Amino acid sequence: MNTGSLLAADLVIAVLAAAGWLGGGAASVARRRPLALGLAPFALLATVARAITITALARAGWWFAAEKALIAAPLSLAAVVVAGPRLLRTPRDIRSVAVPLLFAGYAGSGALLVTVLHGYPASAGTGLLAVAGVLAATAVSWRVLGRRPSRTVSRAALAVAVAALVTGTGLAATPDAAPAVPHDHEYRNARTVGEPTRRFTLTAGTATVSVSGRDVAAWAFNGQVPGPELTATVGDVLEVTLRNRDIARGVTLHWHGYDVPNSQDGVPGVTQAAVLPGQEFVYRFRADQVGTYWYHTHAVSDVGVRRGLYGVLVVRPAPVTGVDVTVPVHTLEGLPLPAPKTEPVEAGVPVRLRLINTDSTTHRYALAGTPFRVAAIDGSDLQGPTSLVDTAVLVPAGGRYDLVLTAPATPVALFVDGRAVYLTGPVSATTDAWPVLDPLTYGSASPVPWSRFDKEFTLVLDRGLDLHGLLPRYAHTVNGAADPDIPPQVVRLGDVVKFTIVNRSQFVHPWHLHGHHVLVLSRNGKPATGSPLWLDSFDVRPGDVWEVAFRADNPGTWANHCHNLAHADAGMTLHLMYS
Ligand SMILES: [Cu+2]
Repeated sequence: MNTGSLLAADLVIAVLAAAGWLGGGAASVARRRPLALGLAPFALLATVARAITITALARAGWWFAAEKALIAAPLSLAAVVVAGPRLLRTPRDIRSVAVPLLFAGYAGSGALLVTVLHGYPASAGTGLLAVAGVLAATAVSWRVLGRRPSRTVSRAALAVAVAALVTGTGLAATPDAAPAVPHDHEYRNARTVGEPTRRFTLTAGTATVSVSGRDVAAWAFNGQVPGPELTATVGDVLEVTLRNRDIARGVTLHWHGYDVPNSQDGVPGVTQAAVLPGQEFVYRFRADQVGTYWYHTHAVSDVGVRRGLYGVLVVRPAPVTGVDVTVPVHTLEGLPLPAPKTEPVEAGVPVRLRLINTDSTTHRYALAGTPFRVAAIDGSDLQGPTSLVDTAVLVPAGGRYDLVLTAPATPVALFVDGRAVYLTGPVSATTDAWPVLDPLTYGSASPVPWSRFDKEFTLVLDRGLDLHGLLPRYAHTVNGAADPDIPPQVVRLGDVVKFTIVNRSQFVHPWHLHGHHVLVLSRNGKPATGSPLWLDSFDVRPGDVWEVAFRADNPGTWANHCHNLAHADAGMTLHLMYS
């Protein structure tokens, strides 16, 4: 069982245990003897079973188990000690065990709430708050059931409640005070990069586009979704004028995966102000990285990208030989956009398919009818890619895979999540059962260029209650905090920086650092053994631990966030800053 399934199993067992104790307590209050005597042992069993799941999670990594071992386990132990022996004596009056059973139920629920609402990291304040809540609920039940709680219990509850208040709730605390990301700095113009050799104008506006015969209200660049494909040859200087016709919430252009100077990165409030209706902004940068990229608005990005404010950016090393097509995949209002029209391809011609996932969730691609190689991922060429056949690839949100092949005489078809999107003829293939390529073991290795790291950061991804805003929200969190309260990561120019990214949640988090490509060191304790993987978007699945590193060589303030843009909007965004 992997750590993700273990996290899920532990959660289910915790819910069953809490529900069992509470149900048993309620049944005994109602003098439903058989029900109470059925539920309570079940809850006892579930509580004991958690000892196994918590131990296994702690072995997978302390991040997964901290609050469970420090808060849930002692509470569960107290529940077992209080309720267990009383049940074994099978009381004549079932109502006499109501309070111990309810206490066990409150203990289980309190521990569960700590995991679900607070998560990582565990704090003394959170633990005390949970204990105070459990004792208070028990005392109230005791009174309601007609008996007076003993003085010891009342005093203990009072003492714990005071301690909890003094140490702070923990729910609202962040590990360190977060110095705010500077929002007041000058938005510098593009550094001098020379005279533009390629000029484009993108005008953002509301538009109605037709998808599979249905009219969809979209936000579009130049009236089309995706926006115009921007192409360049390496060495070109790109100048892109962004105009906003009528997108009231503003737009920007972020060059996803393109490590432009910070002032051109297009993050509103960080590198520039959002471009409002009637305004424009000119981006200029040198195209010195070849590969497959894309651009999208970063203003209200969850809504903006979903509604269509994105397009493809391809930088080629030289004029194209053979067939070179981009296959951006996007879902608009629940409808998959049709793929570009396919021209017939002569046998023997080299073909490059540039797969681009512009959605917020992973897509599964399967190329049928031909062997192929994965030539590049996220714009970086792979080293020694071997030929693959009947193998699927998973492209994370924001990610790109370049597949290359020599056109066979027989038809070829590309399937996305089982749907054919690019085909040169009818291909009947069931691709669902194909194995999935693991890029960490694909291609030939090179030694990691660094043996030590100047800065190391751990990002623990989770969910939790965020009480910092006007309204409480159930945020996607990093190290227990949500944007804008996550402390920035401060590095110096030239530092070799290591990130350990841990996913404690039940969601896939496609991680995306702006302005840098990171080299994958390991996943779940296993070092990467394939081609060096320089990524800008990678799926951190539930229970995953990724170690990645990069050299801090692009000064500025950079967004570092989940590219499931709904998650990014709901708190999962922080910043990398140069001191
Ligand atoms: Cu996410």
